[in-house]
Amino acid sequence: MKVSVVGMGYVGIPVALILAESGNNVIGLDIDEKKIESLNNGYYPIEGNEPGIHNLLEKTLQSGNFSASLDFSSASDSDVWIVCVQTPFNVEEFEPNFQPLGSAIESISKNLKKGALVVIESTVPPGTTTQFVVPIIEEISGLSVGSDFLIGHCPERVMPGKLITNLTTYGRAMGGFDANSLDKMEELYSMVTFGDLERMDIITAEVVKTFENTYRDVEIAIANDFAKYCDEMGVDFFNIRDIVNTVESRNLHLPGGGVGGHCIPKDTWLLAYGSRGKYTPELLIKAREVNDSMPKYVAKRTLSYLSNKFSQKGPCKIAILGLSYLGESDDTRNSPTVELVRCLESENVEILVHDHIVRGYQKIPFSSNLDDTVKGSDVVILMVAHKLYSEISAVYLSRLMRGKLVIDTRDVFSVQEFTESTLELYSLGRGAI
Ligand code: SAJ
Repeated sequence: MKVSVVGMGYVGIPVALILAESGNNVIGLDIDEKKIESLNNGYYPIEGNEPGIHNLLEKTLQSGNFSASLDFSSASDSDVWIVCVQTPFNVEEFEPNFQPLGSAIESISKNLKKGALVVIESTVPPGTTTQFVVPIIEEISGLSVGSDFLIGHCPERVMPGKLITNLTTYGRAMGGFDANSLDKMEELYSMVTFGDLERMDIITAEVVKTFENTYRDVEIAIANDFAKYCDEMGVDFFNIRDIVNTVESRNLHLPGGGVGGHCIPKDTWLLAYGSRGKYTPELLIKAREVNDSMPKYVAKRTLSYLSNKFSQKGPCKIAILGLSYLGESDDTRNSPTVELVRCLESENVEILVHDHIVRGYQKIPFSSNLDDTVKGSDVVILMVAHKLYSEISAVYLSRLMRGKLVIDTRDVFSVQEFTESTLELYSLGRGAI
C-alpha cells in the first residue's frame, strides 16, 4: 500500500518506519524542513534513546520504502493517510489548539484520492473525528465520507524509550466510521502490531484513549496527595506505599515535583472538552489541579525553609537538577521544572537549572555542567530522575554547596546516606523539613 504519515514526531516516525519495513511505500510528511532533511539523511531528529529506530530508518531508506517530504502533493496517490500531529490544549481558554490538526487535514484534503482511508492517531477530544475532521475533508475534497473516503481513529500507545516495542506489541483500539473503514484499518494495523485489534466506533476509541491517560493522571494525583499528607503527618510515604502495594489490587504510583510531557497534562482537558455542556468530570479535573500544584508545593517548601534558615548575604543560590519532564528524556514539554522556576523567580534567589540530556535550552538559566550548577549553591532541588543523579553522593554535594538544603522530589537520594552527612535532606513524601 502507499501510506502517508503526517507529523514526523515521537509517534509518526516509528509508525512510518514500521509500515515501510512491512513492505509498504511510505512517505513521512511534515512542515519542519530540518526534520525532513535529517530523516532523508538517515538521522533520527529527536534526542533520547529509542532502541531500534536508527537501524529501522537506515534500512527503510536503503530499501526505498521510506522517504520524507514537505510536499503533500507528492503523496496524492496515497491509499492511507495517518495523522500523528500534536493536539495541545489551552487550559485558561478551555480550548483545544486544533491548528496543527486542522492544517494537516486541510493539506490531506487537497490531495485525497477517492477510496483512500484517513486515520487520526493523535489524541483528540471525543467527537472530534466526526464533528471537526470529517466536515473539513468533505468541504475541501468534495468527497463524501463512507462512500468516497474511509475514516477512523486509532490512538497511539507509544512511550518514549519504548516506541518500537510498544507499537509492535500493544493492542490497538480501532474506531472506524463504518465496516469498510474498519476492514481497511485492520489490514493496515495488522502490519504494525502483533497485539489485539479491537473494532469499535470512532467516539468509543476517542474515549478509550483519553480515559487511559486521564486514569494515569488521577493515579499520580493520588500519590501526590498522599505524599503531602505524609509530609504533614511525619510518616514515610514510600514505606507505606510498599506495604499498600503488597495488596495485588493496589498500585500506588510515585509522587513528584509535577506531571509533565505531551500526553498526561492535556488529555484530561481533551476528555472534559469532549463532554462540555453535557458532563463535567469534577474528580478528574481536581486530580489535574493537584498534579499542577506540585511545582508550587516544592517552591513553598523551599522558601519556608529559606525564610527560617537562610542567613547568607545577597540572593539565595538554588541549583535545580533536571529540566526534561521525565528521566532519561530530552523532552521539556510541560516541564514541571519550568513551572518551579516561575514560582521561585519572584523571590530573592538566583537559579541555575542542570540537564545533560536536554540540549541548549534558552528560556531559563541553564547548564549542562553538573559541578558548575551545584558549586556555591545554597539549595539543590532534584526534579527529574535522570540516571546520572542516582550517582551523586552526599559528600559530593557537601563539598560543592555553600548551603545545606537538598530537596529530592523523585526519591533518588538515600535518606540513610544523607542523615549521616552534614546536609539536610527533604525527600518529598518522607516528612517535611
Ligand atoms: N509521573 C509521576 N509519577 C508517576 C508516573 C509519572 O509523577 O508515578 C510523572 C512523570 O515524572 C512525568 C509525567 O508524570 O512528568 C508523565 O509521565 P509518564 O510516565 O506518564 O510518561 P508519558 O507522559 O510519556 O506517558 C506516556 C503515555 N503514553 C501514551 O500516551 C501513549 C501514558 O499513557 C503511558 O502510561 C506512559 O507513557 C508510560 O506508562 O510510560
